[in-house]
Amino acid sequence: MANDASAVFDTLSPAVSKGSLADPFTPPADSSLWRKNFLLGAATASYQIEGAVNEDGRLPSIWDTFSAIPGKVLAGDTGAVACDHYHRWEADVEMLASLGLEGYRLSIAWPRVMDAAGAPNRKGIDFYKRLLNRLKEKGITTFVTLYHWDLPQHLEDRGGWLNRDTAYRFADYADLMSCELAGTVDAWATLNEPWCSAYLGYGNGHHAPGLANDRFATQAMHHLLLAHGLAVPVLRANDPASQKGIVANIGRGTANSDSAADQRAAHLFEVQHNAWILDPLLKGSYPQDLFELWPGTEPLVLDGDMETISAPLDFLGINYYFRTNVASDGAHGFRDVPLEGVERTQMGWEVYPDGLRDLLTGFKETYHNLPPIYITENGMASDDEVTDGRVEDTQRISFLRRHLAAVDQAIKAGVDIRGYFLWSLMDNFEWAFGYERRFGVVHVDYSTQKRTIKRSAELVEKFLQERKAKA
Ligand code: IFM
Repeated sequence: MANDASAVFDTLSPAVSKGSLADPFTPPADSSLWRKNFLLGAATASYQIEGAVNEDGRLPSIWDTFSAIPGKVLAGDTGAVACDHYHRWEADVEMLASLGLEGYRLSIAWPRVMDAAGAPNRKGIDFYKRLLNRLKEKGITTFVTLYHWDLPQHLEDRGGWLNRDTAYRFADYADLMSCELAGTVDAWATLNEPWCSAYLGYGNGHHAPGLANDRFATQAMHHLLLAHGLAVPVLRANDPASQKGIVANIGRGTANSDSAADQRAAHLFEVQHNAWILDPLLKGSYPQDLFELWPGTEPLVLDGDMETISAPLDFLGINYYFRTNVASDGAHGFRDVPLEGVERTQMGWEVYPDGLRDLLTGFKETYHNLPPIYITENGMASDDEVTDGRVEDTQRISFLRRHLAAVDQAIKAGVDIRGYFLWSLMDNFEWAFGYERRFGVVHVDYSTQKRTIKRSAELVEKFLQERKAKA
């Protein structure tokens, strides 16, 4: 199927800004999104929104340490204050509910809820109890991620994800959280995007803790996946009614030419981005092609680890943002060949909705035990400004509409997709890019903490109201 992304955006943008199109977002009548049990929500993560890094006994995380190092984060930004959500959570929940969003995906800050000896930190735990109870009172479906990258610094000081023991400490943390929060969580995700934790954190140093070694990356990945596998039975025992899963970011790689070498490069790109995580989870083994790309980097795997990692899941969370066009690097790997004249976001990422559909339908072919899927993140950054109290985020409206159409196409091709979370509820700390990149459907003025609902959020709300009225 052809990618008509830029053409559609060009057609829509002038009309949207003049307000002359009735509704540039609402899906067509035959879209699966009209099914009332297709969950539509928004997502955030603890370090990106909470702030309050020194309050109520929270310990330092690897991101506090990393962002304090000059040059690691754009403009020297840190998550010290972020969206001040730790203090403004009640208003934020009101805002979420007022938008009619049916689901909220949040993460727990591990260093907020446990001390260095593994004992509970009551004040931190109570914060999440209050938050989750309020969400449930509002009738919002809760997806809770245990690890969205804010590893306690004291664990990093003992080797972090390079130390097998961290996986066992994670299982202890999952045990504590699921005992404390059972009944308020509809779905637990163990990890968010282990690719980013392992590769960006230990393989190329772009993220905390900032190490750069391929062998570190594969070992960190193994311990992350082991942590996931150890946590799942603990979550099942403590909170049987909830769903258990994991969230993976996936990347589309396309070949720059028809040559066998470039086709192979695109395959290796997807092995490195997708199969590296999905094969161990769904097939119980690492893809051997990964070690063609990175010779000699096989992780140390102990007996029984792969069985632990590949235990059945209730759902798989998928985060999708863009595609990468690649060519052979002339040796074992691939190199990026950015395409000219394609639509891009503030991140420089290509807008390529077809990639989401193609990956999802491909996974259905590859993995016969593919669990039900939630799109746990999708969205884009744009340089949004408030003008006369309004934010007209035209490109985002078009982006979301086209990606939701891709989800609908995948559903119609037989993929079991049960919901979609916008990334993100509000602008926030975008890791190494600090506060410059705005992913929210709600604008945040960081000097006043004022929230302004963007046009995209208004249109999502309108759609949800219409869908409710029809039900
Ligand atoms: O902001 C991040 C999020 O924390 C993880 N997934 C990708 C988003 C955009 O980069």
